[in-house]
Amino acid sequence: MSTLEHHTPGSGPVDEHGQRPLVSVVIPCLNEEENIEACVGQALRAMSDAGIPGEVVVADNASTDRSAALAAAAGARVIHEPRRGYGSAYLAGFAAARGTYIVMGDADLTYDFNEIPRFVAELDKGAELVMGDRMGNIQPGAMPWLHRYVGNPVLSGILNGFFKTGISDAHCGMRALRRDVLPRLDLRTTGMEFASEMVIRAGKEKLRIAEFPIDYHPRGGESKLNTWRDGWRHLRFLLVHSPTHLFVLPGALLAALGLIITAVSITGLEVFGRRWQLHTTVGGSMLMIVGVQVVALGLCAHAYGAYFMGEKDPWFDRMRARFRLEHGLMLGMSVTLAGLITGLVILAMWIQNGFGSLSEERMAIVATTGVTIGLQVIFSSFLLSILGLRRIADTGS
Ligand SMILES: Nc1nc2c(ncn2[C@@H]2O[C@H](COP(=O)(O)OP(=O)(O)O)[C@@H](O)[C@H]2O)c(=O)[nH]1
Ligand SMILES: [Mg+2]
Repeated sequence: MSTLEHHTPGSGPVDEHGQRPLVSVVIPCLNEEENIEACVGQALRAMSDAGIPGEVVVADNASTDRSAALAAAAGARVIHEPRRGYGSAYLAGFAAARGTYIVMGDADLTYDFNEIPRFVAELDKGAELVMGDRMGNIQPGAMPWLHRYVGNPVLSGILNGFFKTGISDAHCGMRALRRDVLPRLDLRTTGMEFASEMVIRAGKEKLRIAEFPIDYHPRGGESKLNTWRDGWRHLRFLLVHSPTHLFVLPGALLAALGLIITAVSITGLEVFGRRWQLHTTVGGSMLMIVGVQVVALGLCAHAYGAYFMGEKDPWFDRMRARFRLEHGLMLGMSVTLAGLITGLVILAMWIQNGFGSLSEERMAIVATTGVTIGLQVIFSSFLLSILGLRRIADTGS
């Protein structure tokens, strides 16, 4: 059975001939006059050879060269997106696409559009997102050393560590997806981090993801990628979308370390062959205060994601089911009280020695740290509760 026969038509708006293409190949384009004709031609040929009803949409990102005219002449539908950026270009291209499936690829001849039928076949088999994987088949000169051995593996590693997507090449620009999953993906980013955003959102939405190896060829024309600016945009995106890794884990680690250091220094335990004194207590106290504050920020960031961004967050849901505002307040008050009592003990000692000179610095640090952390917990609990008000107002629960 040919691809043509067993496909139900796309659900999008029809074209000028009353047809709905099965596949829209969307190509973002910024000044690619050396390559764009060949890309469009290759994509159209690959689809007609395989009997796949398709269109090519070129999202021209205000190119200042002849890219747009050349793309149209080669048979693409050209749409114009003046807002610069890889993500902006794709968002405009997706909005214009009419096919049931969307195949994505750069306008630089690095990807072989003859792979389109393989991507379509995976979607036919039930995948909702299909990723190319370039890492085993990078042709000489196609990818700079820094991207091949540092940028891509490190960023893909962090992405998989944070979001557990299990995708080998998270920045591969050749991919395919069902157009009807776009509302679930709810993509927003405008720059190169769009590539990461799609993968992360697909992971969070538990889309069925397939991947297979593809070749990566040297680029024609000039690269639009800026190693440090775009690398940082990816990393920043990963961090701000994972409050657990940005705040909760580092904060908990700092607080735990601070607690151990403080405990060792005030009990006078011998560690590494010596006793640790006042300065160590000051350091431990600082770590505890910062750690607790960072964990609180992380909880608020989780609440923001869950309540305001509509993100699925099973961990935060479990926390929410278990702990209420009153739990936070009780904890905060207990810690504050413990600090105050320690302070009162010092006061009592001072009174006892007739208001003479006092040298209870370590206990004073413990007292102030307790009060500080206790108050932080109380006020952070209120803030968390405020963030949740919207949900209560929305659902009446
Ligand atoms: N970086 C970048 N690429 C854009 C933009 N608008 C469209 N593109 C296209 O997005 C694709 C990816 O860019 P490219 O330079 O190939 O980056 P790389 O594949 O990550 O090395 C190319 O087809 C560009 O022409 C933009 O504003 N910035
Ligand atoms: Mg490219």
